[in-house]
Amino acid sequence: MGKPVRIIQFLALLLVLTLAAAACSAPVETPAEKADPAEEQAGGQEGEKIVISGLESTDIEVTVEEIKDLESVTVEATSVSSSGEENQYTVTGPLFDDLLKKYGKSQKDLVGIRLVAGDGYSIEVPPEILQNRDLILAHTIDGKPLDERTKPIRAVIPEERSMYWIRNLVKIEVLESAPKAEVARVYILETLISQANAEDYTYYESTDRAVKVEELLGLLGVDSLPDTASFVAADGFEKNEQLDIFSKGYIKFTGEDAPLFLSPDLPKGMYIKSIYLCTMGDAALVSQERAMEVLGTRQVEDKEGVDLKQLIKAAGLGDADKYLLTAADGYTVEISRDDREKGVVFKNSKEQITVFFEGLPKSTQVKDFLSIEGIE
Ligand SMILES: Nc1nc2c(c(=O)[nH]1)N[C@H]1C(S)=C(S)[C@@H](COP(=O)(O)O)O[C@H]1N2
Ligand SMILES: [Mo]
Repeated sequence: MGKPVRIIQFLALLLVLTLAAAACSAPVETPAEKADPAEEQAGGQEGEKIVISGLESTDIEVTVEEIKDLESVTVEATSVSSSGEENQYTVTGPLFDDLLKKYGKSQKDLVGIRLVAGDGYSIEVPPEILQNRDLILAHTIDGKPLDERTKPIRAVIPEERSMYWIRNLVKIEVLESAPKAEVARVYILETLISQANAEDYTYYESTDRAVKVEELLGLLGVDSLPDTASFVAADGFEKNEQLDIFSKGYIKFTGEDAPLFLSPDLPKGMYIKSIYLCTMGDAALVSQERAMEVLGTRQVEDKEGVDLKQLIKAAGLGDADKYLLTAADGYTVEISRDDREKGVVFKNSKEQITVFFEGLPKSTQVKDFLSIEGIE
């Protein structure tokens, strides 16, 4: 074969490849993406802004142009997924701290912020992270402007879990320090749930059972709850959620990931799997089943369960002279401080969470164990 033939072959191949590439990219190209680049720059992000509340007496509006005008950093940032998988991105944007400086504030001094997205996703960033990490208001990722569902800004906290990497950021709420109440009463989540009306809930391929959080909270019989609920999952994962959001959802108590906080109205990233502990002000809800996993079990006669003293300590209930245990039907038992460690919290043959005290009269056994509180 002579040289000219090869060149023709090469050109033919090139033509085929070019056509193939065009055919592949054609369906994804929407009219909006074809827009003249100049027009895109002017039109695309015009009027886009984020709101910052809680920093000054009135909300502050910062336009995306203002954010872009701040001095940017470009960093190689790693995000960590819930399964531990790491992803690297080149992230460009100003530091939130530099924006705060314009208002005489510093990120390190904030006790908490809540990042809110336009799609209903939101997450609280705790003080430990605010003090140790950069928060970048990213307008460019991997050298490219943000896609439709990520615009106008993606909040990026390098080296932190991707749940903090908020797409479509629309608001940053600066939170006030909430006085941490001492836990006064611990409720057993399973017993509480057994008192509520369960309904079918479809979760992926499975039909499980769930209760409305609002109904559960009503069963606590407390007249005021704080703004925030704090969760600890069985794997040690911790997160705060607004009570307004929590109370509008469900707890799925059978099947995969139970007890699972979820809601058809929330992005899946806001679901909380395998809840071990949920604290709201002076009330703590603990899952007996997850507690057995976290704290380990103890066997008394034929009863295998979690140690009562360990359970209430883990839930944050402090020392008291006496404790009052209450069953779902209103039956109560009073025990002394020293008797705590005689108690084992197990599931009986009727699936009722029960406390049994080793060596104490049978009348101290509490079936459908609902709660325990310290008394004088
Ligand atoms: N606006 C918005 N941002 C979001 C979410 C969301 O649902 N909406 N999910 C978060 C969660 S839970 C994760 S794990 C990551 C997923 O990011 P990725 O799609 O880049 O992996 O985005 C976070 N940012
Ligand atoms: Mo996530």
